[in-house]
Amino acid sequence: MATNRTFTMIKPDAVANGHIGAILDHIIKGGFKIVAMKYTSLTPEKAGEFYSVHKERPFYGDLVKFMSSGPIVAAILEKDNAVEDFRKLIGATDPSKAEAGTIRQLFAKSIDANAVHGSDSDENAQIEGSFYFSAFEQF
Ligand code: RTP
Ligand code: MG
Repeated sequence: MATNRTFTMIKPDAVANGHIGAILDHIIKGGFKIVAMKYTSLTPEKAGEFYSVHKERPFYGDLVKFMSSGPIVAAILEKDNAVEDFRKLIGATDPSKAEAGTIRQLFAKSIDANAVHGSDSDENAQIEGSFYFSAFEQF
């Protein structure tokens, strides 16, 4: 995967609250092209693996439980400066601190259920995209 790509998940809270369409609209209007996408879910084992960088953090158990609590949408997105620009589009981890108009400010209710994931580096975007999609599933 090229470095002009990032990886996102629409998290279980946003899917359950009916925000898939609005969030995808926001992403596309933000200038991102969807190059891979699937509606799926994570087992606790898979969620633990995905967020294994946070294994030692106090919120890890709750995060794994939440991320495996219901369906998600996983996608690879393309844009110049994708990782940084997507983090700007989603806003701060804690939605109460997210800038007006960002996806988390608009659609998230708490730091634990914060609507979307965005990769934090080009290297992680590559790893996370490959976690869900083979090369043949990326356009
Ligand atoms: P994400 O990986 O999901 O895009 O979120 P992020 O980069 O903004 O935040 P990160 O530090 O990677 O944390 C992953 C998720 O763990 C939960 N968290 N809770 N209670 C806390 O202090 C705390 N810190 C992080 C959040 O749900 C965050 O999205
Ligand atoms: Mg993160």
